[in-house]
Amino acid sequence: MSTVDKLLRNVISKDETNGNKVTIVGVGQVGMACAFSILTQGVSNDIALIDMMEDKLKGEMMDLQHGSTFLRNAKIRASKDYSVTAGSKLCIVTAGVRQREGESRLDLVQRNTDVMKFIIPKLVKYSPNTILLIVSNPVDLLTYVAWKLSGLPKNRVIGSGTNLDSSRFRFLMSEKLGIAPTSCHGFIIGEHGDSSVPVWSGVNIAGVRLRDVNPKIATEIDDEGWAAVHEQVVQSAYEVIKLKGYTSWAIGLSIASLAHAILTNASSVHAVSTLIKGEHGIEHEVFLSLPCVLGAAGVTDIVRQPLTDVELKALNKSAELMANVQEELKL
Ligand code: 6V0
Repeated sequence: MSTVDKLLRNVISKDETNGNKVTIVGVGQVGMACAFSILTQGVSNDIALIDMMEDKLKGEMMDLQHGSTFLRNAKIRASKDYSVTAGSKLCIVTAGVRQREGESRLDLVQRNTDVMKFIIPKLVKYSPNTILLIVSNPVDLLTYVAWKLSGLPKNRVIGSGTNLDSSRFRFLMSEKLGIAPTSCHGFIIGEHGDSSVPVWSGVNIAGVRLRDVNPKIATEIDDEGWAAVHEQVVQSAYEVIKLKGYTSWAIGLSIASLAHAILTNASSVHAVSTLIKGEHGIEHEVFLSLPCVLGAAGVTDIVRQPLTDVELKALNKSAELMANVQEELKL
């Protein structure tokens, strides 16, 4: 009789899942920051990690497992084999290749599309009821690619989109106003990155719109330089990458907040990338960020946000841009 058998009389076999299983594909800087935020905040205590680099994957898994006594009954698994992901409620994709010197944006999109072709069908095979949350860049295009490859309904394929941009925006606003970021309300919509659209018309503190207090805010005649807050948001990823080589903590925290909304069926509102055909006059089948209600079914609603002509024009320009790139993609 083994020690275990001497110690325990087995009554029934154990259930292997905790009911809140999350898979993270890609154990690079971003994937591990997501895993760390999700585990330490108790968003999920059942994590499966996937990567192609076996040593790194095993090392990251062991390092997290060794911290198990400081977590809440965490189950941390890792493998190259996708069977480890079976039954995930949420699959977060952070895998991707980085831009090569001299490589065009379109070439990068195609290379990361090829990465998605490898990953997405396997995730869906083992977790047919999952929600896909795409983080890899260019995130809006790759979310479209993941939606096409997965065959899942549009509500279940989400891109992290401008959730992070909006957080950066609120932080920078808080610095300018001397008010906590959680009390500074504002959304950045559209494309994650260069062509993102700040919705200045809705920026408010306690329901008081800054545009009502100061109609010049972020316009061409603004002498307080508010438009620079959005410029800083756009530049901040480049700046952090220049300083430390990559961005990780803020995206990890922002993904944990999206995972929390989904796993707890919160119906909370977040700026995420979703299929926006039919919204704001956009006819293209493209994914861009709008404020969305997130719950166990993924995106359950899109907030009908009033936009100014300037904001509408900027959003439509991003949609046009996305549609043009998508036409060239080989799926
Ligand atoms: P990284 O540190 O190079 O990690 C990428 C990981 O993906 C590596 O461990 C690779 O081995 C792995 N990988 C590559 N191909 C595959 C594959 N086919 N299957 C499994 N694993 C694979 O990159 P980092 O973690 O810094 O960034 C990951 C992605 O997130 C990049 O595309 C970033 O541009 C993107 N980000 C997106 C953000 C957003 O707001 N949406 C923010 C920050 C970064």
